[in-house]
Amino acid sequence: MNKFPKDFLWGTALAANQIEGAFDKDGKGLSIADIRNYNPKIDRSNMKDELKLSKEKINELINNPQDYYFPKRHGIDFYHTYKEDIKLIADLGIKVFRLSIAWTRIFPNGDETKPNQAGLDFYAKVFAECKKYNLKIMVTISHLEMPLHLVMEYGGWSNKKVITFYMNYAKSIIDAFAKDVEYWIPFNEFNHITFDNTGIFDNESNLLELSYQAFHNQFVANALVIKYKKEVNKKLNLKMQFGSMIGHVLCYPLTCHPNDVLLNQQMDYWNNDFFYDVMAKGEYPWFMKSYFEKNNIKLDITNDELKTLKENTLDFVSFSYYSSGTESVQLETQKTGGNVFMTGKNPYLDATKWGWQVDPVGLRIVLNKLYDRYKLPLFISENGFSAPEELDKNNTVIDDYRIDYLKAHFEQMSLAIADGVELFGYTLWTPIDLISYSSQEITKRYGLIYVDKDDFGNGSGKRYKKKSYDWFAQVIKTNGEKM
Ligand code: BGP
Repeated sequence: MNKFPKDFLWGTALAANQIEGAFDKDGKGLSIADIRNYNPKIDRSNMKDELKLSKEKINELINNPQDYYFPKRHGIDFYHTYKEDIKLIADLGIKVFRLSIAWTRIFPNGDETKPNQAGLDFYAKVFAECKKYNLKIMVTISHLEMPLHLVMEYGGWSNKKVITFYMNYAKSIIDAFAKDVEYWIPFNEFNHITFDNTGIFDNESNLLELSYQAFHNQFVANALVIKYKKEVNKKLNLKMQFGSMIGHVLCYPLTCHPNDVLLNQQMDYWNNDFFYDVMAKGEYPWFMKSYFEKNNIKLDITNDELKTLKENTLDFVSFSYYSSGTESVQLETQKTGGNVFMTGKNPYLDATKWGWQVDPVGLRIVLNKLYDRYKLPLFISENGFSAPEELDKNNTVIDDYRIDYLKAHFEQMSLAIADGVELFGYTLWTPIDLISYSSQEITKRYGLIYVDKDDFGNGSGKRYKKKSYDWFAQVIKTNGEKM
């Protein structure tokens, strides 16, 4: 019998850059998502390389837009259909609605001093729509969509000036929406060393050092925005809560050889624990010292910044979980998919069409580990199943595979809660088909709602409920008892 707390926050998650479109409307500037072009011949077995970008490549993309198709410039046109879409999503009976605010709607170039009022007005209308359905709102402040200008002119997050630019943006939206938004995620999937997270060109000679400087600067920004939250909560007598998010990389040692187990322990430190520790405990963990030395990484960290980190830690820990992998010192282990990391195959697990290995028990392993390490409330901010799909003759999709995936993961969540883990919510990725972050496809469909569009944006754009829509609505209605 599945048991969830009576006030468990069942919800769904979206991201501005993957749904809104209207990439240049009402003053919005170009974000890094707007220069991600769709490549029909994508090599899914090597997404890390597919996502690499250089300054030269970006200039070529910007200067020759006629030669490329940029799916995230159009999304699923949520910018114009948000009222209908929010009603469709709210009709699931969800309690919490996670979405992101596009940084470049509020600060088009990122280095302005005053916000773009038309951008604030748009999100005021979106939140007013959510309030009609009594939805709690969770906002991701930066979700893989930083202003392109901050990359091209300042070198992205390795430049400490971007901390100030981020704070100008974050303070503007907190000042505007503190009374509407109860939960905030300052950064999405903080831990991925990708251009989309750091804004650093992949052909930089000291890429690793610049990436960790970027992570440090984002840690400082995360702590400063939490500091600001405390001031605003006190001033306005509010209870906003902040929980940055990690794209959890769960891997198992491929064999019981001690070297495989040691490698797995170290990768867990470096891929996961490092990022959670700095934000939840407020300090750099001991195991990073040798990592930085071994990789010749010297960071610009001040004592003031370390003090800020220590005094401003997370209210809750949130993470995304989709799949798991394996690691082995025998480098020839077969590789399989992940949206930004490649990993080893697990002979006991099946995989999606994109090679993501389906591992519901892994979710319980992660929940137990995180609760044990931080003793903070936990929130699953992304989890879902993607598949190429078409409408059947009844204008729906019989997505039993998605129902099976979700049911198995919900059962593990219930077991973790029975173990004693404090899990207070879950936002499914994603209620409605949208543009894949890593492959730029809509073909990689996650939604409970089908959108009639193809990978080049052709189609009516009409929305159709899949079988999983009513199934999830029932899960929410019975608080997990009926699956
Ligand atoms: C995470 C992002 C989401 C979403 C998800 C699915 O990294 O936070 O925005 O995209 O991955 O990945 P993808 O879209 O690459 O299939």
